[in-house]
Parts: sequence; C-alpha cells; structure tokens
Amino acid sequence: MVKLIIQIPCYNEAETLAATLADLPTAVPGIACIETLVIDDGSTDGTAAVAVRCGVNHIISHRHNMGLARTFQDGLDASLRLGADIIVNTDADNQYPGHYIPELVAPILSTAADIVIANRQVDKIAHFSPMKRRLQKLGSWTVRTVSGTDVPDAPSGFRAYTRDAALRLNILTPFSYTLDTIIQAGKMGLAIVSIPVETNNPTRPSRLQRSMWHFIKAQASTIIRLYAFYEPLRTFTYTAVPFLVTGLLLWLRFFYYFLWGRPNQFIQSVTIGTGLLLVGLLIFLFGVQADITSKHRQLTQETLYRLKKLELSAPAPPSRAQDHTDAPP
Ligand SMILES: Nc1nc2c(ncn2[C@@H]2O[C@H](COP(=O)(O)OP(=O)(O)O)[C@@H](O)[C@H]2O)c(=O)[nH]1
Ligand SMILES: [Mg+2]
Repeated sequence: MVKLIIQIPCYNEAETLAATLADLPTAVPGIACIETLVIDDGSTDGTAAVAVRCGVNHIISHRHNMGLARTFQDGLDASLRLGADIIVNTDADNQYPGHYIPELVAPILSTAADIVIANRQVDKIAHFSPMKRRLQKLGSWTVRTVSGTDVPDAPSGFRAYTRDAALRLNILTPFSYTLDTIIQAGKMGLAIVSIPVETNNPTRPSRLQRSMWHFIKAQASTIIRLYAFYEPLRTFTYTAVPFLVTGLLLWLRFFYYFLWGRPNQFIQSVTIGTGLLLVGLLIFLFGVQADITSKHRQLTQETLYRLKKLELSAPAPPSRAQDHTDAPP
C-alpha cells in the first residue's frame, strides 16, 4: 500500500491556496492513499485557516517566518513521520497544474527514479523575460556540471521524492533548497528523472526571486558553497594554483638571471615569489584539512540516515485528522 503526501510550503498564500488544493488529484494510479500537508511559515494573512477550511490533512505552523529551506525540510521530516512512501512538493501559488502528479510519481513507482523533477521548459514560459530565461538556463547548466546530473530545470520546486531520498537529504544552505537537493542527490548517486510540464499563468510576482541581483547572488553562493562541501580538496587546490604558479614564475625569473651571472638582480621577485608560494601552500593545506573534515561529514550523513530510519521504524502514534504542530524555533 503506497502512501503519497503532497506537501505545500506556504508563506502568506491565503488567496491562492484554495485553488492550489482544489487542483490536486484525488486518485493516482498505483497510490492507495493521498494526504496533504501544509507548512505555514509564519503567515499573517490567515493561510492556516484557509488550509483548515479546505480540509488539509496535516498542518504545521511556524510561529514566525523561517524561510523556505527550513520549511521544506520540516515538511520532509513531517511527511516521513506520517509514513509517506512518496512525497510530492508543490507551490502554493497554483503555479503547477495538479494533474501532472500521476506523471511525476510514475518513475518512482516503476523504480526508475529516486527524485522526479518537473521541467518547466523555461523557453516556453511567456512571462519570463529573455534575461530571466538565460539566467535560469545558466543556473541549471552550472548545477548540472557541479552535481554530475542532467537536470534541465534545476530551480523547479515541483518534484516527487522517494521515502529513502527524503531520509538522505539534509538541507545545508539557507537560500536555495532546490539546488542544494540536486547537488546532494548527484553526489550521493540518487537517480533523478525529469518530466516536461507546462505551468499555469502567474497569480502573483515571485516571492523567491525578489530581484535579478538577489537571485544571482543566492544561487551562486549556494552552488559555490555546496561545491566546496562536496569537493573541498579540488576547490582549495583550484584557489591555490594561481598563487603557486605566479610565485614559481617569479622565482624562476630570479634563478634564470642568477645562473647568467646577475645574482643581485630581481631580489624583489624572490621576496614576492616566496610570499605567494607560502600563501598558495597554506590554501592547499586548508584543502587537505577540509578534505579530512568532509570524510567526517560523510560519516555523520550516513549515521543520521540510519538514525532517522531507526527512529521512524518505531510504531507511529495514532494519527489525528488535523495536527497543529508547532516546530521548535
Ligand atoms: N516557507 C516559506 N515559503 C516561502 C517563502 N517565500 C516563498 N515561499 C513559498 O515557496 C513557494 C514558491 O514561492 P514562489 O514565490 O512561487 O517562487 P517561484 O515559484 O520560484 O517564483 C510558494 O509555495 C511560497 O509560498 C518563505 O519565506 N518561506
Ligand atoms: Mg511559484
């Protein structure tokens, strides 16, 4: 018996949540039970009341706004506790048509995928400016390169996860859980499949992409940090190389003239070259240290996965129709 939980992170979505919920399918082939979970991230417009009125099965409320990354992780944790075998995440602004959910879970049911990502086909989205399209494509290309996956639309939030993938993922960066999860999944060797979808017309401006500059900064910092988490030695070595090469060239310059009988020339090259070589060496040693630390992170990751699995295999408490759980601040 396969249980699907559809989770919807919400921040002030009272206006569009009802339409989003009404659009969700009530039956999906291969799924015995479908439940909905709304994670209200400190909304002040009565989003939780709308969720109650619409008969949402589970509602989690944050006392204050904690951001989407934390909200998404709380949603995954709650879905796992509620016994979900598959978790679908969708936006509360009715951006993604609910009728794609059967297609989204199909590759999971056929065991072809651990994570399925809806590809919004940014070229086809009329309200995206050419600049926004190019940026989204550049972002997705960078994520593909860094993660070693072939995801065409990395920032898409409409996705399905297996229980096992949800147990393994731990959101590490605050700004872009969408990229974070792809890079983690790629590095862990989870199978990611993409399916094409068409999105509904926007009901309101994007909250996450407040401005182009903010978007680029958030995405770039997420990608660089995660690359450094997963490939620390390479990251630090790449950073050290310019210092080492310049230092070496300056030394060679001095040495060349030294051999040709002009030992007092280019003494400055020796001083600056030595400084640069030392800086390069230090950066490289930081990389070695970070590489050792990353092995500990891998062990912690595996321990956490096994611990969560054990914790969740304990008998579940009797379920209630509505949980109004307050996540700890
Ligand atoms: N928890 C939480 N959710 C947010 C926040 N900002 C946006 N969201 C939710 O994240 C989802 C995606 O937001 P949206 O503005 O549609 O972003 P876009 O689809 O990337 O343009 C929606 O369901 C929002 O309610 C936030 O600060 N906290
Ligand atoms: Mg949206």
